[in-house]
Amino acid sequence: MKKGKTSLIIATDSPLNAESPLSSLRPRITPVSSFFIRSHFAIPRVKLSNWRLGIEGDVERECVFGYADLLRMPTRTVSVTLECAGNGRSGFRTAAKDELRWGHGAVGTARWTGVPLRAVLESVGVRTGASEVVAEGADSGAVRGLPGEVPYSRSLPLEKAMQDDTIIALRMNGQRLSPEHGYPARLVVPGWYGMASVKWLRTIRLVSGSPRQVFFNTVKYVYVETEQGKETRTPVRELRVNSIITNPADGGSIEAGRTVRVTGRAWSGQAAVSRVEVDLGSGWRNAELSPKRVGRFEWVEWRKDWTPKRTGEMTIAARATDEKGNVQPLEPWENKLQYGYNAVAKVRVRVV
Ligand SMILES: Nc1nc2c(c(=O)[nH]1)N[C@H]1C(S)=C(S)[C@@H](COP(=O)(O)O)O[C@H]1N2
Ligand SMILES: [Mo]
Repeated sequence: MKKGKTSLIIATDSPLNAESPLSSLRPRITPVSSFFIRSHFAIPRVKLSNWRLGIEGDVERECVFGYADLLRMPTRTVSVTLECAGNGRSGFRTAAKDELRWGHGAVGTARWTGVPLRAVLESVGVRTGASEVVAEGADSGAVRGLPGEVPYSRSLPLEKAMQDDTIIALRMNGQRLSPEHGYPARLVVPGWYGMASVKWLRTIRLVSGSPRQVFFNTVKYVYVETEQGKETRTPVRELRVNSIITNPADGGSIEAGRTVRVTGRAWSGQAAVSRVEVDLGSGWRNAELSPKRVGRFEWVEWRKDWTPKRTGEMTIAARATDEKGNVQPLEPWENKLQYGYNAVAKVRVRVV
């Protein structure tokens, strides 16, 4: 990352993990310099001249694509909100072992340009019976409890891989991907938590049935719940309905008798956001959504003008609802590894 050009809050230096201050998430499109970074291992330095993308497994013709091959294919640009499944984890009362305690800024929206994954898969021919696409990145490292170097890899059901908007992205906000965000090529899987959008893409393997041991599928990024001694494990997939407050800032001061515009963003991977309510001290009130129509996988902006009357410390809150009726809960939904935090958004402010 270029020093001095970023407004990110560093969570860990190596590997590099950093989140956005919520005030930097006011624009519809998040600039690359303030877009959160989530990496499990050191960022691989990939040279374009020897970069190859191998397509293997249950395909008619195993094939190797160079960067120039991808550039020759038709591209598509999609605005997609990416959120880390661990976003908001600091909102849980207890800390899960070995997991990043993100605030609420491991989310952002970019315009991603690339080649639909389907076009690549169709060009090599998917064999009947193939059901999962295992994407592997060029990064790897040690993982507790496993021998040797473990690559970052993750499988995606073929159906999701074949959707029009699932792309092998080469550009982010019109520029070539930066090293932190997956240069030279990454997956962008709209509507799913970030772990599916594999960076520094190196191989794509088609498999039938349940994929082979893939660490980031089976050990991490699963909702682990224990009820009456019985453990259930569900894969982490779609973004749960969620929101952030981008103004005022947490811990900020505002003046009594003066109107402030309370703003934020809301998203859901399951359906379009249909409503955002805010509680400014007198119960839930509808906020205005603007613009009303945005891309299917892009967050919406919401706002509500507020003229606080009484002075003192207070908490303001926001909660979003989507068209399927999913609503942010008042309390976080507990699961062992603390993924998918989506309790109502809150900031503390002092009215002076
Ligand atoms: N190869 C690789 N891809 C990866 C990761 C990684 O560590 N290695 N992290 C994933 C996770 S958990 C998230 S949230 C997103 C973050 O993308 P960003 O760093 O561009 O914001 O990348 C995903 N893709
Ligand atoms: Mo993530």
